[in-house]
Amino acid sequence: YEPDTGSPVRVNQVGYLTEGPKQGTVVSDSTTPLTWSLRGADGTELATGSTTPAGVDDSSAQHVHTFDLGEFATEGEGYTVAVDGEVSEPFAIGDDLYSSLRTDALAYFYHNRSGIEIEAQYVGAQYARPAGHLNEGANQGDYDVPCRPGQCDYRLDAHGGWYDAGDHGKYVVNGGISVAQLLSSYERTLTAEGADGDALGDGSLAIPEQGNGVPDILDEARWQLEFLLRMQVPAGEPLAGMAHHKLHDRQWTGLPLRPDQDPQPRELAPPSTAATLNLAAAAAQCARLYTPYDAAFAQRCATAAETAWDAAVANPERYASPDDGQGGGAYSDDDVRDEFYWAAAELFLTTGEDGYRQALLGSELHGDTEAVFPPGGLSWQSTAGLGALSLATVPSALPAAERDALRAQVLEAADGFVADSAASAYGVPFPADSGYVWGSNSQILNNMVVLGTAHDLSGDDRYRDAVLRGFDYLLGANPLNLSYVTGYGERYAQNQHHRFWAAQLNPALPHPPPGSVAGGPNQELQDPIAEEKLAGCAPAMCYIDHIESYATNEVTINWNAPLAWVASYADDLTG
Ligand code: 9MR
Repeated sequence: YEPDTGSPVRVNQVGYLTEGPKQGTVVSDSTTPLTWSLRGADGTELATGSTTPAGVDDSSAQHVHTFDLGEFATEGEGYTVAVDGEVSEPFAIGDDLYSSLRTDALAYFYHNRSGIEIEAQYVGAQYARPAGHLNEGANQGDYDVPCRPGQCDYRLDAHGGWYDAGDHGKYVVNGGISVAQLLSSYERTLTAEGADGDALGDGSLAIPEQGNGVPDILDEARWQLEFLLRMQVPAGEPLAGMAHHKLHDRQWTGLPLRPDQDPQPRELAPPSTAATLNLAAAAAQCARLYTPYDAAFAQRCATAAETAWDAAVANPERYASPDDGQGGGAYSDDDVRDEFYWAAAELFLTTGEDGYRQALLGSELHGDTEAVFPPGGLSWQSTAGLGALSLATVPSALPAAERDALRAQVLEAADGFVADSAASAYGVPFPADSGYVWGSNSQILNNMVVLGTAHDLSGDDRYRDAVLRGFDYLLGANPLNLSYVTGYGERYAQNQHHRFWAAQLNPALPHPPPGSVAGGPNQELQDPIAEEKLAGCAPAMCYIDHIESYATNEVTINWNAPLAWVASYADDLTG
């Protein structure tokens, strides 16, 4: 298998902000600089310059040069860059490059709602589908879900929420970080200068709750929050207040399969400390953000957050098993210091109670920048940074010196990502030696969230530029010359692993809708297609746009959530 990488001249195929960096990469063996030529849509040469030979790019093993279009900043479309007779994909220069991505990245969540019909009036006829997992028809449903045999004798109404990914599982750990990043995208509009609340407000998204007076991003997040609250062990039962780790099919199903046609029994996995703390963190954030819109709901969230925290403190070492991957993902994690940190942060911000601050100060992660913000990115396994970002940005009773120390930590982490971007021939704000893992694009996106927050806090344009360089990589300026976001750029991923968006298997079904980000290169080759087709690949080339390559090409809520955050951030840059 040889990937079709098209032109050796690599650009952000969507385009470059008028005020932002305008850099690209050329694959070439030449040891001396080459001439680049920027052309307008009609082919006229508008600017020229010399490339910089950059040797071998470690991530791709490609010999590359970089180029910088410099001060050129005339708005327009259909620009190309030519080097040595080779011409890039076309791109735009302008101020309005991220507004559709902001809403498309968020629309992903409505598309993947469980327990509600997805209506053509919001998504178009090809994406409409019946409600899934309602205890109707083929479905055994999510209204009345038992524990696994012998695990408990109650059943939970755990309907609703979002499907995790290409599968129909619903996982509290991953669901918690995803909804939190949507809530943080909203909360940023309350704290960051220049953040546009209206762009996430009522009427901003095509969802059924439009027009109810509540910001649409909060309506979307609530669909998931209500599900997370339902996953808590009821009062009076053993482990009351803990959250079940996950709910999914007893056996893996095949592709394609519409959610309403899933015939598998659904089961609750046992409670875990990690899930309980993710619930506590997300519900605490819920409690402070929904108060103006629905005080009773906010109070339900507050109660759930506090009871979950107490239950986790009483049961600090209930770990989900790494071997529990039958019918759904394991999401196992045996280090929950970061989940304790994140939950304490959100609970402190919401309640102001000093006990939560003491938990933060007493955490082994406190003050350790690399532990809070791992160079390889935040993830469902590494959540402390979510708490630190909130503490650094949300007004609170935190003593100024402690808040300033956290802000300094955000900037220190961001400085590392700026340096990573500068050291990478493709500008990726991601350390070369950290490895391209399952969901690498989300690791990069989460570094972009840290960079964007650093820019919000400091106004230092280096952080902004590194976010935009991350977008260059994700939107086509990369070793495969491929945009990882469906519908964005000339050449984009469109066969991501998904049971309904399965056009590659059945042309009557749709491709993923615009704004769906693929997991991205994964050098571990953890699915049969990757093993067969990608053996020997350089790390950033271990990717294939094939629907069965779930380890390189799936979509999930926790990857689209940071995409939505950074798209919103980037759209706000231009007012
Ligand atoms: O994103 C998860 C990744 O970090 C893990 O390495 C991988 C294997 O355990 O699982 C990924 O999550 C998948 C989950 O287990 C099931 N739904 C789809 C998720 C994305 O591929």
